[in-house]
Parts: sequence; structure tokens; C-alpha cells
Amino acid sequence: MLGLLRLGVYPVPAAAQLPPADPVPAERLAARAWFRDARLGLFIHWGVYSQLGQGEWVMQNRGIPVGTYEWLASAFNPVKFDARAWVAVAQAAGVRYITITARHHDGFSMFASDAARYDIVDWTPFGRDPLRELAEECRRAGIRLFFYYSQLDWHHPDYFPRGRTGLASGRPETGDWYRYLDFMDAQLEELLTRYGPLGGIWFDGMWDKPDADWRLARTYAMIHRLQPAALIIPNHHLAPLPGEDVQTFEQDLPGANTAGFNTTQIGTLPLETSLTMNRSWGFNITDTAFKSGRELVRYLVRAAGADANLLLNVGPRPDGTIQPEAVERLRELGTWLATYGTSIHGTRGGPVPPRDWGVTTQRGDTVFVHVLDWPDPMLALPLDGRVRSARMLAGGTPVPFHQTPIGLTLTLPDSAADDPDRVVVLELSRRQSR
Ligand code: H79
Repeated sequence: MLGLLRLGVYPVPAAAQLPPADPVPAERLAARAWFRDARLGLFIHWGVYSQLGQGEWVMQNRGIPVGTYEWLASAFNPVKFDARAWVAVAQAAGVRYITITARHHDGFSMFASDAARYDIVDWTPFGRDPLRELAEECRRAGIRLFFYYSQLDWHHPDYFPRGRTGLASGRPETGDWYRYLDFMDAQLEELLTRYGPLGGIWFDGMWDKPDADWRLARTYAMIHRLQPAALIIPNHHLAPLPGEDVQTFEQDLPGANTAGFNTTQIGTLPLETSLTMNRSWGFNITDTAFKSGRELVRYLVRAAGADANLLLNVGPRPDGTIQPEAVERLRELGTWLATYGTSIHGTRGGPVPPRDWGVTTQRGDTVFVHVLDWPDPMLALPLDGRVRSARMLAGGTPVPFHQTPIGLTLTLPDSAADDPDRVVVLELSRRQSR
């Protein structure tokens, strides 16, 4: 609604500003294919806000003026930050990539920036660049690193005219929008030239000014010129725009919109779903509503069945440590993946569409049937293709099956009540096309 009111100011809808994107070069197609196979990433929300333990929106939610927040930033000193420890936790969880907040809506840069003084090296007693340390450890571990970058800024004076948020930050009612875009491009250039090969950039916050001229075509082209294999992942809650590489959904599986702001339009790009482990992205000291390890496994399975990656969030504490509740759940995921990872990593969703009882994933002639909610021994699937064998993934017990022209019936073994997922492996006959 606010967007409509602003139509007079920004007459051109965002999509119409973009010329058709250039053809996608081979290295980026390969990066997209890699991303599709990854299936699990770790999202990290960490910044000045972590100190207040009320999530990453605390500046907005509590109406903290810029000057007061600048003081808070000057106290940030995460002395226990240990990039190697974080990457060890990520690796044990079975994640293939990490996406970390380089800059959130508070406008504070968590990296050494020459385009701003409001950054962790120039502004805090900590004086280190955690993104550099993380980039080194990720490279060592073979985990790809993505930078979250907020287009929305509650601090920068040139983020003007203001959008839907950041109105109580006490900034003067002036500013040069294009100078702000130049600043963003300068920071993105730093991120893309100083940290080695990146997985890509994860954008957020464009929804604050949906009708503004974001100069996306220019920024996207710059990113792809600096790193042709870097993926652009925009969390703008719209259908994909030209130049973008991944369609990401926030707190919802693709096509669902329980969050209220997601599009239900699914395009043809690789898919991703971001999810909080409790109810907060940034550290929230009283939010104990953690999903169980079992729930997280089942969400990962549902995401894979919908052909999407799960980007699972943690909000480290202001001292640089990750809460034990989060570490424990990540370890549980990793333990589950040690046995069941073959049915997740490197698979595609399908061939049977997601159902209430569960989902399927596939790789080549192998189909994994993930039975999540089904009380009966007999399960019928609308699956074509001749099945050569069926067995439980864990333990290898053969699963009796019966095929007719309209599908396949499995006779499932009894389940242990607390199994998060019962996985049946079907080997299909190679000669059948699916
Ligand atoms: O970084 C995390 C959040 O801080 C950020 N995205 C995740 C990954 C985020 N911010 N807000 N949201 C997610 C929810 C979006 C709310 C919106 Fe609205 C509803 C955007 C537009 C409509 C409320 C009303 C905020 C702006 C106007």
C-alpha cells in the first residue's frame, strides 16, 4: 500500500527497468549446478545488534537513533570469535556453503571497508576483519562463502527518500540516492575483489523501497564482471528478475506463503529456502523456541523434495560464540546426514511431487522415497519407470513392492516411532525414461 502511494515518486516498476540479461556464461551455469546439488547451507546473522540480544531489527523496533547506535557499534568486541570453530561446526553439520551478514539493515559493515568508516575495523576495538578470517577457513574446508548484503540502510544519510522503515533514526530529511547506490557498488566491489572467489551475494531489503530505481542491471553486471561464477541471490520476495541466479524464499518452502510476504510464483532458477532455528535471525537472548533436531531434519527433507536448498540460520552471540542449543542441533543434522546424506546432497526433487505423506528425491536411476507421515504399511506412489529393487537406505532391508501400470505400492517395515524420516531406495531400470 505504501508502495502505491509512492508511485508518483518512483513511476517505473522495478522489473521494467531491466533490459534482458546477457546469456549466462559456462562458469556461472556450473556454479548454479553446484548450488543445486549443495542442498544445505548455514546462514549467519551477526553484527552490532547481537549485543542487545533482541534480534537484528532492534534499531528499528526500539527506535534507536543513529548516534546512539553508533555508540553501540563502538563497543562491539567479539573477543571469542574463532572462524575455525564456526567452520568446524558448519562442516560437522554437513553444510556446503555459508552465507553471512556482511552488512545488515543497520548499515554497519562487518568487514574492512574503504567506502565507509562505519565498519568493524575502523569503528570498534576489535579491529579485525571477521569476513577475511572466515573466508580463509571456508577455503581451507571446501565450503563456499556467500555475503549477505542489505540494500536497505537505516544509517546512511543518502538512503533517501526513505522507504517503509528507518524513519525514526533521526537522519536529516535530505540525501542523494545515486550517491548511496555508488557507495553500495563500491562496497560490493570490495567484497568481490578482496575475499577470493565467492559463492555469491545474497541481497535483502529491496522491499523497503520496491518502486525505487535500484540500478539493478548495473550492479548485477558489475558483480558478474568481477566474478563471473558468483551467484546473485535476491531476497526481494518477487519472481526472479533478469541477471539473478537463484530464487530464494524466506521462512517458507517454494510456493508456500505462510510468512505473508513470499511470492508463490516459482521460476526455473535453482531454489533456496531460508529458515530460522528459533524465531529470530540475529541473536535473541530470550528466544528459546528452537526447532528440534528432528524437525530440522524433516524441514531439510521437505526442502530437498521441493528441489530447494535449506539455508538454516544461526545468530551467534556478541562474544563471537554460537549458542550450545544451535551447535547441538547442527550436530544432530550432521549425524543424520552421515547416514542419509546420499538421499539429499546431489539430488533433485521428485519424480513424485511433494505430498502430505512425504517427498521423493532422485539421482540418475535412483529414487529416494522419504516417508515422513504415513501410519500404514502400504504406500502407493504414482511412479512410472520399472523398479528393479527397493530397500531401506539404513540397514538395507529389502522392501516388498508391487507395480501396476498406474504406479507402485511399497510394503514398509515398522517404523521406530522417533525416526524423523524413513527412506526407501528404489533402483529403476535404466532403459526406462523418466
Ligand atoms: O535478514 C533477515 C531479516 O532481518 C530480513 N530478512 C531475513 C533473512 C527481514 N526483514 N524483514 N523481513 C525479513 C520480513 C519482511 C517484512 C516485510 Fe515489510 C513485509 C517487508 C515488506 C512487507 C514490514 C512491512 C517491513 C517492511 C514493511
